[in-house]
Amino acid sequence: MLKLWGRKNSSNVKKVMWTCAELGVPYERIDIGGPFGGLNTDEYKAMNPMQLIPVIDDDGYVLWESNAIIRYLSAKHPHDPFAPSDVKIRGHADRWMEFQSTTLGPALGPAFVQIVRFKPEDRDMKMIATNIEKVAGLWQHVDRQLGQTKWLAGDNFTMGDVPLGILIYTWDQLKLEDVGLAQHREKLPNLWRWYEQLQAMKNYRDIVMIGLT
Ligand SMILES: N[C@@H](CCC(=O)N[C@@H](CS)C(=O)NCC(=O)O)C(=O)O
Repeated sequence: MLKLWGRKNSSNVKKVMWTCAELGVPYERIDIGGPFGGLNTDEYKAMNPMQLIPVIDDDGYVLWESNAIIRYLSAKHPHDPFAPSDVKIRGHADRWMEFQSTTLGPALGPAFVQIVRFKPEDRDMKMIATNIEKVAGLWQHVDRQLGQTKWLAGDNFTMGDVPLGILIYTWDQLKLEDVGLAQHREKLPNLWRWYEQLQAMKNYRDIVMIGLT
């Protein structure tokens, strides 16, 4: 059976759990990272030298980087429309996955960590304000897409909705009011309609909507 290393409240581990649920792939998950620790053992470093979660082991095939894992599982267990067989639709799905990992995720990540895990006196408020403002602007691009299509890659829910689908929950739940930045969480109409579509999905409620760390 597929093995997945990572605590279940990590956004990147949620990506893999959600993908497995959509594709009907059974897995065994091992708690590691965060309060569980365990990322700096030689055994773990041999699997993932970055010492991060998630990692999968599929019958001896080891893979890290969450979006690569989504793509691997989607290719191994073809399931249209989640893993689109049409290359143009797949390209659109890939584009929004890249946008999460290269653009919106790196802007949200450092601010998220400080708002959720740092004491107020230890926070770098300038960085937080700059990054939150940037993220708010990036969501407008997503909103524009969703003004044209029901889901990010077109008419159907696909793997392209997974990475940003997790971050919209983070964005909704993040206590921006605690850092005086709540005005940046504008409930963009298309974006929030998409978020409601996601919340109507059982896998989303069970796997993604379980709180932030
Ligand atoms: N680009 C990597 C990022 C992985 C990453 O940053 N994982 C975080 C959790 S979301 C982590 O391992 N943090 C250390 C920890 O949880 O102890 C991916 O997408 O898999």
